[in-house]
Amino acid sequence: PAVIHRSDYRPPAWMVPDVSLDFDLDPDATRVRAKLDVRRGSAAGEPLRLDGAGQTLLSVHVDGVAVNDWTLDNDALVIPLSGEAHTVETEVEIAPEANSQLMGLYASSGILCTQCEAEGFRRITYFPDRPDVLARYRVRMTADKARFPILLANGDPVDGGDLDDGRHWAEWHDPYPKPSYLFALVAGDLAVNRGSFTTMSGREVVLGIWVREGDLARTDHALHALKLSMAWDEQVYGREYDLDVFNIVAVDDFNFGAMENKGLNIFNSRYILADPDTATDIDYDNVAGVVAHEYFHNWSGNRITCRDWFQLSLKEGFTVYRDQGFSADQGSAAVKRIEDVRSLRASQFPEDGGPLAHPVRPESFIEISNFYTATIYNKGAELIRMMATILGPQRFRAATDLYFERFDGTAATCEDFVACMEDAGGVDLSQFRLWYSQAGTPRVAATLDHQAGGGRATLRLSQQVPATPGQPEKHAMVLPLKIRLFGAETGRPLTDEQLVLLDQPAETLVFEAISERPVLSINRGFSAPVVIESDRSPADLAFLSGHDDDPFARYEAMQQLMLDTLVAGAIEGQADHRAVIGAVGATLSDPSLDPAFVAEAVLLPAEGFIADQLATVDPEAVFTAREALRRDLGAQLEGQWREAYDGPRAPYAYTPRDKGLRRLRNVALGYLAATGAEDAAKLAFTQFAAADNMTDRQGALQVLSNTDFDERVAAFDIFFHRYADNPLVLDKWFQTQALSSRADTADVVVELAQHRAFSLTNPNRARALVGAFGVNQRAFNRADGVGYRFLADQLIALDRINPQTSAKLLPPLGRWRRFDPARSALMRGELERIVATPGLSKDLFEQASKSLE
Ligand code: B3K
Ligand code: ZN
Repeated sequence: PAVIHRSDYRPPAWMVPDVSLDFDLDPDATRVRAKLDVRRGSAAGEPLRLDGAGQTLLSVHVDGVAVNDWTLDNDALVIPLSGEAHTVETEVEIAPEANSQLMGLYASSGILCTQCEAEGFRRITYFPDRPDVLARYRVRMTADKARFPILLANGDPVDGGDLDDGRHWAEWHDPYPKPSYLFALVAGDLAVNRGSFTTMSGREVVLGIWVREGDLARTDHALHALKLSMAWDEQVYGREYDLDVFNIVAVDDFNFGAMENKGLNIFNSRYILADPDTATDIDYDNVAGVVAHEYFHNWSGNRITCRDWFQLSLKEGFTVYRDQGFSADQGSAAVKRIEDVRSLRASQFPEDGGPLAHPVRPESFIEISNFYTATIYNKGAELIRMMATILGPQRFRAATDLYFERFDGTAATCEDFVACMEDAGGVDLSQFRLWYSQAGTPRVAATLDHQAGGGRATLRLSQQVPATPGQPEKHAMVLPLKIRLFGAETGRPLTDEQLVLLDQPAETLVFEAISERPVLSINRGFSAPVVIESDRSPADLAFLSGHDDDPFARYEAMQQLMLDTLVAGAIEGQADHRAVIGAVGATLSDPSLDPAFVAEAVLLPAEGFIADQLATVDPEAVFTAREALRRDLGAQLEGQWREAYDGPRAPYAYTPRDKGLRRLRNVALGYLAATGAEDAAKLAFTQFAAADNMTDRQGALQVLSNTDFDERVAAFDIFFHRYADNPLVLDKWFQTQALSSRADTADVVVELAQHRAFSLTNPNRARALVGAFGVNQRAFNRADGVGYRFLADQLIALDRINPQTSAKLLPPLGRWRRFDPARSALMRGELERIVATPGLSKDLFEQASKSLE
């Protein structure tokens, strides 16, 4: 398959200022008539080239006259045109019901909907399907009124009416020029939760969350989050909404989380529907976070879009940064930062260290869908955060104001964004730009020496950026590191916090008048997305975990202490647990701490993250070391876990305080169960049965899922029957089993794939079982290779249905270099089998072949 290079970018030969689309909607055969006003752009003499895929072409007219001098070149429609401006009309037929890849126009449980990013619009009609062609859209839809009473599209509704054959029509107009990937329409039998928002300039916007009638009661949280987001973007970024309506539609079958189509967001129902009985606190947080993210795209993505797909992080990194800020402002900013770093380490660090590593602004791709990655999104957000840190809040706001002003209505580049940071921030970011072009997670070594008598402390810092595919040599980057020294004896801060910009391979910093032995607090707030290697002793880390004034640094010290202990345990088969037990005990008994913070701080690092520290991963050794520490922590601190578990209880409410208490209780329950305490099974089952909310119910189920208790089987059974008609909750049923640490999980998962409720056609269900299993390090890497074979079988089957979702689930097989020769060979064998499969999509081919290199 063809490789697309960033360096090959050329401005469009033809622009399309206006387009009218006329849809005659039918699930089996939909007619699409498109009328494009085309204007010659950059290159003289070039024919008009319209992208297409999978449709049947019925007719082509130029300036009102039928023509047949067009050709098809690799699915693109090429029409020779002589003048500077023409009207081009095409008519095509498409089959939404048969569309299982969920790109273009498709059907999801009777609702017709679209997904066009990145290159789905070409599956609807012939068009220059690239983000730098901005058009004004008029959309007319005609459909059977009984089956599709609601007809929605981008922008504002302008007209509509009934026809005499049981059909009706509606017309929508979007006044803002937009790229084709932001096009959307929805037709279905939908109910609406209405709201309204008055913007900062006093305009009223009508809001609507559209779902199936039966789901209406679960939409209040999303609607509330939407209003909060609209207000937040005005207050924090000065961004006002620009249309008279804002609609969100939830559908069950969706490749991604949601889509920011102008004025008509389409969501995976798992990021809209929430009520206490079916959604956990994490689900509630995710709903609000994704609603905010898609809403924020209206400015960072829609008003200013991307020139080409290599610039994807321009909108995604910035918008993730914005939604992280929004979520931080809704509750504990410290806990939000901890959660974000945890997920960066779980998904982006491994990506950056593996065969699919790529820069935040990639140089090439085969299939752009494969680049909606943790690197583009989450590392991209970290880049924005570093620039915000370097500029400080006022100058950062001035820089984003400048960006929105300078590029409104255009398709911009990452370079454009950085130039605004420089111009408004008064800084030189030349070297900082390496963050966009160099892949790999930088490693920083830090050693602190102190002259006991003289009072001088010397901090030696050095950096190293590992080689990544295609990038053997790296330059030193700009690493903004927040640093502070604390006194080991008094616990007092010895310096102010300072921001060090490490931009050399090695640097030395000197601190004078340091009267007692200093302890180093570094990368506070996770100011740079790097790995810190320091020689701090277990005692110093335990000290920081109890005394640092930066909550993230406290968490981080505890994590490092745990990690050092677990790595020692995995390598040597045993480790000294005392420092961890002391530090966890102190954290649990510190009354000044927020329970939500405590719950995060006392959680052990994930198995995958422990494995990332080892030269060769031994999944059983990692699991055993972690279990040993868990058991020891459970037993040694049993009284404190019981106290946390028995802490204040109130009827369910979704508030930061109650969320934190629920989280801590569930963590405590996990530790109690790990000790094998006699009453643990009963405690968990009672919680499971009596819970008035899903957080507690699933929390107890999760604890039971890792045990041999008889209550485990009973709980899964009850859970299944109670929620048999709720697909989102059944996903949890599959996922919880796929994530179990039990020795038989791989066998259970293979069997679950045959369950009548399992299906690969629904991406959520596929991810719940196959996706979750792939990140279950112990089960997936079972020595006999049954996990590898299962994943490959599922990916090959899913590739025929939905290549995009299949390709997304491949990365666990790409970790083969990290394992022993026997596992490596088994994993490679499966990758080779995938690559050799006839008719493989380019999505899965790219991921599998790159993973073998
Ligand atoms: N922009 C969409 C991405 C959908 C792409 C699917 N291949 C969702 C988001 O980031 O907001
Ligand atoms: Zn996004």
